[in-house]
Amino acid sequence: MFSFSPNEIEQFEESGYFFPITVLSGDEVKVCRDSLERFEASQGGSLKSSQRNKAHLLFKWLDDLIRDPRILDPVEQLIGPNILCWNTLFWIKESHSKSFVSWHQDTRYWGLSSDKVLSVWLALSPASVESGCMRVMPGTHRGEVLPHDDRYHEDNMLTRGQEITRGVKETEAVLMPLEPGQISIHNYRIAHASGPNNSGDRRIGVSMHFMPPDTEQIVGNWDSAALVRGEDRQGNFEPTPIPEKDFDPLAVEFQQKAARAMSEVLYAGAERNTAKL
Ligand SMILES: O=C(O)CCC(=O)C(=O)O
Repeated sequence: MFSFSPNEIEQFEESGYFFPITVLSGDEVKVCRDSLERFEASQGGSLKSSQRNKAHLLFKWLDDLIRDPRILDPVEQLIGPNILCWNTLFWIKESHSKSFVSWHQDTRYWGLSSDKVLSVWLALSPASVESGCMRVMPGTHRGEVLPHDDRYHEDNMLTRGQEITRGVKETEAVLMPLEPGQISIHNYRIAHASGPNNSGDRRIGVSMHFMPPDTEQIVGNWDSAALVRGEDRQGNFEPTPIPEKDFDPLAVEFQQKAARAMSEVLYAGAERNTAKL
């Protein structure tokens, strides 16, 4: 079982990130990647934007992963024994693509009340400096939410191309390269970004967003989450169904409703909604 040292927990609280932790073997990563890419081949192209969010409702192996002790043990040590998974989200940059993620803080857009929400980012292919791994601004999760501007750049993977306009010092950024099967963890308040993929392989990551059950959705009227450990005494989120197989029809129907509700939250107050749902 993975265990943080007291020092590492203190460091996480101060800096807002931790990496790497190896959670999957090479064989296990291959099973996940093959399943994703078999599905993409069957639909004739990469995941569509409507399939990126709440993806554990589409892929059974991803629902298994959000319940995997190798992921939940470190999460529990950071946010406590009762854990909801709010979302799972694919981040795929094709080889030699200009796709990038501008500096942003997720707390500004997700409509969640808690300061304790964590993103666990799992690499399913090499996330190197060359392929555009994530980088973070240590400590920014502890300050005010920084000003953002919606820029809608066509290569920006964020919904509205939101970008922090002040308060990021690129020279102080920390790169978080990961090997396939490794995770990084960051507090969703931290400023983070990533560059283009200049490598010959796809950069495939999937993030899993965990939170304590006393979190509330304060922008949308309805939201959902999976109870993955402990108990939920508050019941602030509708429980997501557990798929029995990939593309289980009931779970797919729920995913479509949940992804639409999430999109409304992410675009709340935006000048333009460019979602393709
Ligand atoms: O995958 C990336 O490059 C960015 C991911 C990200 O913004 C996130 O996990 O919150």
